[in-house]
Amino acid sequence: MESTFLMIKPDGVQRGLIGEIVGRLERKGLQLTAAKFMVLDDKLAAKHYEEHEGKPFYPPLIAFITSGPVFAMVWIGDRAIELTRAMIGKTDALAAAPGTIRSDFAVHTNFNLIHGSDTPENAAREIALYFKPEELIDYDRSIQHWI
Ligand code: RTP
Ligand code: MG
Repeated sequence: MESTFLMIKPDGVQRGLIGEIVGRLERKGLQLTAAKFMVLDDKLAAKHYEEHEGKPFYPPLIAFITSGPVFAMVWIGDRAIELTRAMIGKTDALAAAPGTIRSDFAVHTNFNLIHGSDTPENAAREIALYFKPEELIDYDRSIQHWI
């Protein structure tokens, strides 16, 4: 089992897509471990996107991600990082494969609805950035025996 950090961005919240996105993750067979509805401050946003500091799209990215509430989550599942990245689709909605979240609901690279960790190292780093260890809930679901 692998854990990953996913976050519905301010555009996803504003467009009323929390339920649609969470529903897709649940139906796929992933299990929710933690969730938090929150507004990122500049400090947390800078830590989250530190790998992109200095790039031309960094200032608007920070402005966007702090512009309204986000829905931060941890999900577990077999190969959860790769699996959720595949479900999310490529960064540019135009390049994202049909059936992915970004292809189905997004238009622009800058408003692409959801963030997903891209490596186990980043997943661990991002989970620790947003959640205390005691906020990660370990519980049994029958799904664990069937998927
Ligand atoms: P994310 O981190 O948000 O899940 O997105 P990602 O892995 O698909 O893309 P990443 O390369 O990490 O970029 C982070 C966010 O920055 C914006 N971006 N704009 N060339 C550009 O204009 C450009 N490249 C990236 C996107 O909003 C992307 O989600
Ligand atoms: Mg990324």
